[in-house]
Formats: sequence, structure tokens, C-alpha cells
Amino acid sequence: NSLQTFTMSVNIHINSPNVKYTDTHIFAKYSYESTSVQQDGSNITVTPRSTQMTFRTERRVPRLGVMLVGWGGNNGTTVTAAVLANKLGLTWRTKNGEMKANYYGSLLQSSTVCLGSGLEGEVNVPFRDILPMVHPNNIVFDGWDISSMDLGRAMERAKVLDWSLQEQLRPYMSCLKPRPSIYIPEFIAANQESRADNVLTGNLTEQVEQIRADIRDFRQSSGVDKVIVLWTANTERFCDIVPGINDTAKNLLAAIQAGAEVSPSTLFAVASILEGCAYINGAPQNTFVPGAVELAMQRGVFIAGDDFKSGQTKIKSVLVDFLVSAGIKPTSIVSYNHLGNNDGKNLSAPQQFRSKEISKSNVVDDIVQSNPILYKPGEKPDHCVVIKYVPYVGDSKRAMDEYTSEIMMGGLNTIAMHNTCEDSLLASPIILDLVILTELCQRVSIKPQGEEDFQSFHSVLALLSYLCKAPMVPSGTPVINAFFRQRACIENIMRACLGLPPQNHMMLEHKLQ
Ligand code: NAI
Ligand code: DG6
Repeated sequence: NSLQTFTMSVNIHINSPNVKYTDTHIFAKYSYESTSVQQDGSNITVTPRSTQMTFRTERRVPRLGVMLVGWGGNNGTTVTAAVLANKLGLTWRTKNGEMKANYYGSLLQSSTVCLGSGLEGEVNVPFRDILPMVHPNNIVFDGWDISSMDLGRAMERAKVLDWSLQEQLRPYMSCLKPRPSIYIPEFIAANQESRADNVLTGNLTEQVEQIRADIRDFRQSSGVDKVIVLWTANTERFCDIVPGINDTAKNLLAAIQAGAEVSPSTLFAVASILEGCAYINGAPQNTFVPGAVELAMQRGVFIAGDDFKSGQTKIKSVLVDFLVSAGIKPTSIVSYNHLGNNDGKNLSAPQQFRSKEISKSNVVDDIVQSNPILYKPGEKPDHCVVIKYVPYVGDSKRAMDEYTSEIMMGGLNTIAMHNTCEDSLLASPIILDLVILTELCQRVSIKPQGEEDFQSFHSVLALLSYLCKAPMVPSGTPVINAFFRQRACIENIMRACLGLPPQNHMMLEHKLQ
């Protein structure tokens, strides 16, 4: 047996003089190896650098509360139901036999990492066990929706989960009712108006104050230690970046006071940041206007987004990376999909579709730019994104992709793909990974040698890029879209928290005589 994989939870203890466990923290001394490059025409000088750092991870896992904006939607109801079903250990019968609640699709709960080699060969452990992390079963949910439907009926409206599972969950789900939300009709499609029966009134300042009061109320009444707010509501249209309105934190706060145009998602972000709660944007719109980013940085609060990377785009960030890094030149990427859920209905309006089109289109940019042998400066593959609303297929999204690439000596390679799956069952585990990783990052701090204090990660939490279609990164820093680079970043930072070297796949121990 050359491979050992644990499915049950394991306790990992690091046997190293560089790692110290106290009752409250794990301290790990770490040598961060990087390279600095200087270019003079075709002469390139590369200087390896070692930076000594200490990683500090708080060991106590808090009780986490998650407030979803759009709680009554397909994702909101599905993730809440899935957590309940897992917590209750539910099983249900379908025509394919008995099903058991699980967390498939979650990086943390259902994938493994290789710790190293033992006498029996490679040892793989669940990702969730590398560091102390919140378990999804222990998350307490709350949230807002412009639709007043309780979560039991909303789960039925979503048509995602098998009926016999819904029947078991309904008594629990029916007790959950979304709080009234901020509704500004011009930001989402006009076809959403009929469900908006649960909306706040008053001016923008009063509405933001109400959202802040809701967060405090939830924190107090549920007894959670921490709250994270996540937008899984309808995709909004982009808003204009207007100097004097949303370009600085001060202007944004003044714009809210003056009742200027500020999107509901930005109002939620501001309310969360002012309450010291991390805010994650699961949709494509530009919620994080410069003023919101500045506010988050001023308050030392994490923000992350944009847009869950769940299906077609996830494959794109694997496939284009594979092609380009294999020296093959993608020249045309055509991505078509149709779906029939309420998200698809909202996206059938041009401005909301445009937000999604932008976020789905940029995903190949960094991969293409990384290979100037294949692409001239500014050259990109043709890239077309189409989304159609077909009510009958409901949440079961169909995605069809065609990738045409140039291969050797004028040859062409065309790959065509067809994918069918429930959209919300892809997004739900991503929501869980997003909030659990964000919470973990709040407990990690780093002290480079020579510095006095431990520093937290930048407010713009780029570590979550793996889970986002259009990753937001601190201004002036590189955006990484390639799937396995994004995954390696999370894995290696977690390894660093334990004083372990990055996973380098060299396996020299097996390659020498
Ligand atoms: P949905 O339409 O079923 O749910 C959205 C919910 O938001 C609805 O219940 C709606 O009433 C509510 N809502 C709209 N405006 C609101 C506001 N201002 N405040 C509070 N609630 C509001 O959509 P679904 O399928 O749950 O998707 C949610 C979001 O996630 C969409 O923006 C979608 O584009 C995005 N997304 C979904 C992915 C997936 O795979 N399911 C992947 C990537 C992004
Ligand atoms: C239409 O594409 C609906 C969208 O909300 C997508 O389902 C969602 O953005 C997921 O997109 P992708 O590209 O990750 O499958």
C-alpha cells in the first residue's frame, strides 16, 4: 500500500523545533523563499530571497454565524438545508437508492492534501484537519431576502433537493424567516419585482442602520462569537465609479447620508464593515467600489469576491491553464449555457447579464499573458459568453463549451464539452469554504523578521481567489485565475502555518539511485 488516505478526522502534530504549541496558539517559524527578477533586454538576473517569518494561528475555533443576503434564494435555501441535513445525519431514498447527506464539492470538507510520506507511502489527510477550523455543521445561519417566504417554502420554490429530503427538513426550515432587506429596483432585473414583498423603508442611512442592528441582534440572540456576511442575492447591474460619490470611504459614507446612488450590495458591505464583519460578494457586480475597499482597509475588516467560481468557469480555469502550460494555443473559447432558475431569470435582463459576462470573461487573461511564445502582446483568444433563460430546466444548468486551439504545424484541436448539473449544489459548498476560510484567516497573523508586530492578511482577502470567478486582489497585485495555482496558494499558506515547506512535488526521495 503506497497511499494512505484518511476519511475520518485526524489530529496533526508537527514534530519540529520551529513549531511551538501553546494553549492558545500555534507558532511556526518559517523561511519564505521567493525570487526577485531584474530584466535588461534579454538579460535576466534572478536573485533568490529568503525571508524569515513567524506564523501565529489562534487555536480556539469560534462559534460562527453566517448572514446571507438573498437567504430565500436557491443558494441560500440549499446551503442552509444541506448543513441541516448533514448535522442531522439525514438519509433519503431516491430512484437510485439511499442517499446520505454529504459535503461533496467542498475543498475543505471533501478534498485531501498530501502531508508527506510515512513508512507506508504518501499520507493524505482531509483539508479541514490541517488547522483548527469551523465545521460547517456548527455554522448558525440567518439572513435577509426581499421575498418574505419562509425557508421551508422557499426550498420548495427552488426545486433543488429531492422531495423526500425536503419533507424531512421542512419542520426545521419553516421556522427560518428572512429579515426584510434593502430593495432598490433599478439594480436588479424588473422581472424580480413580484417577489419583493419584504423590503425596508426609510432613507439609505436608516436602512444601513437597520442592517447593522440586524447583525447585532443576530449576534446576541444566537450567541455566536463572530458573524460573516455573504451576498448570494440577485446579480446587480454595475454601478458607475463617480468621484465625490464612491471613490473614497468618506465620500461613500457621505453619499449614503445624502441619498445618492449606492447599490444595495454596497450598502450591505458598508453595514458589515462598520459592524466589523467580513463581507463576501458571491455575485459579479462591482459592490466593492473604491470607497468600500478603503473603508474595509481603514477598519481592518476582510472583504472578498467576486462571484462564486462554480462550474463552467472552474473548468475554464483548469482547461485553459492546461492548454497554455502544455504549449498549446487556445484561439477561440465559446461558452454557452442555459438555465431556468430565478438567477437565470434575473440574468435575462441585459444589464445584469453584462455583469455576469464581464466576470465570466476575464478568467483566462493572466493565463494567456503568461505565455508570450504563444500570444503576442495584447493578443487574446476570441472569447464569447452566452446565457439563456429556459424556465423548464430549473436549477439544472446546461453548459456547452467549445475550445479551439492551434497545435503543431498548423493543426487545430477542438474540444467540445457538455455539462449538466444543479447550479445551487455547486455553489453551496463554495459558500461554506468561503466563510470557513475567511474565519480561519481572521485567526492567522504573520510577523516578518525584524518587525515588531504580527500583521493580519490584507483586507482584500486574495487567498479566496480559488473560489471566485473574478478574484479581487489588493490594488497593484497580480490576479491569479489558474485553478491549481489558486489551490496551491491555500494549501501552502496553511502548511506555512505549521512550519511545513510548500508542496513542491519534486519527490527527490524516490528519484535518486
Ligand atoms: P436566486 O435568484 O434563487 O436567489 C437570489 C435571492 O436574492 C432571491 O431570493 C431574491 O429574492 C433575493 N434578493 C434579490 N435582491 C435582494 C436584496 N437586495 N436583498 C436581499 N435579497 C435579495 O439566485 P441563486 O441561484 O441563489 O444565486 C444567487 C447569486 O449567486 C446570483 O447573483 C448568482 O449570479 C450568484 N452565483 C450563483 C452561482 C451558482 O452556481 N448557483 C455561481 C456564481 C454566482
Ligand atoms: C448562468 O451562467 C448563471 C450563473 O449564475 C452561473 O450559474 C454561475 O455564475 C456559475 O457560473 P460558472 O461559469 O462558474 O458555471
